Amino acid sequence: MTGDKKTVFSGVQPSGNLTIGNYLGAIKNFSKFSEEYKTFYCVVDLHAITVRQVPAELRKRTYETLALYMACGLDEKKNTLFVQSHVPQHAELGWILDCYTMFGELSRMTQFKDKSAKNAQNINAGLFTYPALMAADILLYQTDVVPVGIDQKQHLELARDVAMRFNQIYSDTFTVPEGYINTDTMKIMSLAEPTAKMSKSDPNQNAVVYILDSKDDIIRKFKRAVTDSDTTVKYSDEKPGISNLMTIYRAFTGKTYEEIEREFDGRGYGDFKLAVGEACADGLAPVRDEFSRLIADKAHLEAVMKSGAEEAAYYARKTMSKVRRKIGFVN
Ligand code: AQP
Repeated sequence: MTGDKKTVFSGVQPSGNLTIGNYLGAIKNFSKFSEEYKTFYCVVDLHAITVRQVPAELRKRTYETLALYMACGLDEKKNTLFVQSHVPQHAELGWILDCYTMFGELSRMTQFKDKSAKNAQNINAGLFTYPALMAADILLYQTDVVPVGIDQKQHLELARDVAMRFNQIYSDTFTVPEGYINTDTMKIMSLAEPTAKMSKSDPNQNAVVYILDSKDDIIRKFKRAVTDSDTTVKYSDEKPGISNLMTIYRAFTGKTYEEIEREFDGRGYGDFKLAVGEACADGLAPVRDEFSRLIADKAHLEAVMKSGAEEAAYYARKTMSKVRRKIGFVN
């Protein structure tokens, strides 16, 4: 709780251009909470450096991610929008929670296993302790609800365990957070490999639809999407490619799976893929327009970052003062 309102926290890494997976699985859900909750939405740049980043790109993407938050409907007056590294308490609590997170717990994290396999040259300690920093992000704001895609569920459960462990040792200190996972869009899959998650760091550009892709690129990518040798548009575990496209089409049109099956009955995959591409491109057009406007005004983005960080730091300091006292640090 923050004051008399429940608190929401979530973040996105500026580790690549944001995808429709990030949009449908996470950011699109953020604004649902703006009215009734105290909301903190963070660009988590400390997390991004667990994988090597080109400095100029990281800086550029940090601005872009903030602008995308706003372009997706997050009003800076109703939401605290900020950059993680601007609030040093994230790193401070991250270290402290490292000391309350077990090696065995971190070893079980599937994201660590996946990312270690993809970055065999750079399996750094930060990649391993990533979930403890994520727990710090969440617990710092006494967060009640964390909207995320299903891939973050395991990390969220660890954050809950760490919060409960700390509370048990030192008495109630942290709110134990709940996840909010939109089951309609919790895992958007790669267009090239529909059994794998769509990821912004995927080197295959055709596997990923970026929020800021042009309409032509979006349509081209959907036309090339991997499906199957059948011709029926039907939602089924045996048809992961088509089912993924149906999930995306449903998210942009509001139609049910049954309605989609009827709409494309007897029409084949070509028509369907074109319709998905058009619905996605048209659905994202207002976001792209608003983004172009916002990204051109760097001074405004910097002002939003600054006031967001000041607001966030106020709450972060309150939690840290409690944590420091409970642990036994001299103030
Ligand atoms: N494909 C997806 N479907 C649904 N939700 C997704 N999210 C990511 N991909 C999908 C959700 O987006 C939020 C922000 O993710 P993140 O930037 O913290 O990192 P991630 O989960 O590791 O996302 P990526 O795109 O796969 O990034 P990289 O490639 O850098 O690792 C989270 O809520 C996530 O669940």
